[in-house]
Amino acid sequence: LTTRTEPVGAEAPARAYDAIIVGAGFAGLYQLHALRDRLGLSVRVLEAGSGIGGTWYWNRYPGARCDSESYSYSYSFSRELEQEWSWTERYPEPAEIRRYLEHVAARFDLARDIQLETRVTRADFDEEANAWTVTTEAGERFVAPFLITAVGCLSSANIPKIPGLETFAGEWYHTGRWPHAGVDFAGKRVGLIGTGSTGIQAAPVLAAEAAHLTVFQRTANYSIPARNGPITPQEQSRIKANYAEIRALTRTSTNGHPFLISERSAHDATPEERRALYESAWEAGGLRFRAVFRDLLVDKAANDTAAGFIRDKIRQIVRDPATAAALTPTDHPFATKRPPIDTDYFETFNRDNVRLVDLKASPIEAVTPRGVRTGDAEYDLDVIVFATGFDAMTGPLLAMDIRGSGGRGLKEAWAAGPRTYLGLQTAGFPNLFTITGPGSPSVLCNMPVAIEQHVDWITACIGHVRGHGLVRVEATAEASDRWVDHVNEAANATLLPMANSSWYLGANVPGKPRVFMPYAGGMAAYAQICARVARNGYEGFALR
Ligand code: N01
Repeated sequence: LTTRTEPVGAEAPARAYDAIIVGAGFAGLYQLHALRDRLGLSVRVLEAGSGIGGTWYWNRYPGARCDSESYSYSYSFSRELEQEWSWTERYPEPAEIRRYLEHVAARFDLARDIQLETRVTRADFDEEANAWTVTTEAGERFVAPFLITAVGCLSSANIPKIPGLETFAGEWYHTGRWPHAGVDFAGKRVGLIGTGSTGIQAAPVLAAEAAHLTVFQRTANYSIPARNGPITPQEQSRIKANYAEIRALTRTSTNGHPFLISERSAHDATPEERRALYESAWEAGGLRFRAVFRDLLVDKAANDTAAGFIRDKIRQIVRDPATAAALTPTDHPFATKRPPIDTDYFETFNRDNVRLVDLKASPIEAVTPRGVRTGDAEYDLDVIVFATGFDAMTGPLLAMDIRGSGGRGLKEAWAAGPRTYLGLQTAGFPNLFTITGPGSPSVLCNMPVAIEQHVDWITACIGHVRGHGLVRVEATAEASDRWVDHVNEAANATLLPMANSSWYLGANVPGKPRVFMPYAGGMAAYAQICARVARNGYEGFALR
């Protein structure tokens, strides 16, 4: 792997490639392999971190695990890779996923085209040359006809602007920027702010390590037990023998997971049957709970049956009735915010060294030198952990000053929320592709499945453009307008927009336009639309 050595002056000549990829996580690595080894292009990957892995490079907080099942959270493009890699647990830890990606990088000889410690700050499209000039923080410049962002959907840390944070005498961390050396919590009083997927994974581990844990909760969350465990040799053999079926299933499913959503309505089951089915999904653990009935995400009354089941579980698990009541979600339907899965989250509140602070009852007013002050109390802390999520989907893209035709900025084009065609391109930004961009299934899907579909599509599109002696591909404004309407329709056909504090809507970042960003029409249906667009000569794109 190459790392930047000296800052380079802006006067240094730009280095030319066929394509520049920003990011060396799951998406960037596969995009490099596809463009270089299938199309024979010269490619440079620019990566801000000092290692590859993207999400799994940055998110090393205690309790971090992937919520997708390991064997399905992997690349499907190489049969050999599938067979030679063995996952050790149902839900892998970041270190195991990094080892996997490092294995992939070594196996496909990717490292030589990846430049680490290189943060892209700007990209400008040149109308004459039909090429992008990409500028890095150090002032290095790269030029290429094609620019592909592989920056992830959840990579811009959202650190709330709480007054007084700079006065805090202790240490504070955001889970998405976790120190590689780890944090020693022994003997410390820890405050955890945030109870999304991350906070819910971290709380039990923090409680076990620290002297005392205070969990600051703004929105109570539904969570399902993950039921993590080792993958036995028998399971390992079964997985490896059945990879073809597993992949076929992930590609036909709504969410890219290796299971289908039931075809049965919650209304077609008796209360006893429903309870038995929910109970068995609760025992099996993980995101499959969402798939028990077909109408959980489209019919509020159906959803109420699942939500009610989980609320009962919370009341059964948490001994203190006031704490149980505060932990019980009531303001949004189940799974309309990304459902967390956990290992002993609710049980953690039965520990003597754990306290829940309900911010709905009394919000945080300030961080003081001693800790966190809410409307009615001050909590003394040695460490604050922000599990406050991300400026999702658009954050990492808008953090780069991307300027398309006529010097128009992406920030301007997306001022009222992201507008894309298929989540792949934005009108006015020729030859720029956004892997798992807003308007694509992305975060509603098992990410590697969404990523591979996008990379394959982008690679074929670039191959088509070059193969036909063309130089430019650009989403038309009309196609983009139609797609934005369709993305809204798809979201409105579900209960998802009912969670009005969800990051899907941008609601977690003050001032961010409220637009439902991912495409909720399902991964399989989406892939078919993309395939049809390509088959029809890239309809909705202007090629020249
Ligand atoms: O972030 P979140 P996350 N004061 O935005 C609260 C993926 N993921 O990092 O709900 C007080 O979901 C906020 O409260 P509210 C997964 O897709 C995957 O947990 O806005 N609290 C909420 O409780 C997930 O959905 C894995 O009212 C504040 C929490 O912080 C996504 O990442 C693991 C606050 C933020 O929850 C993001 O999850 C973990 C404030 N000012 C995450 N601001 C896998 O295993 C925010 N909050 C693959």
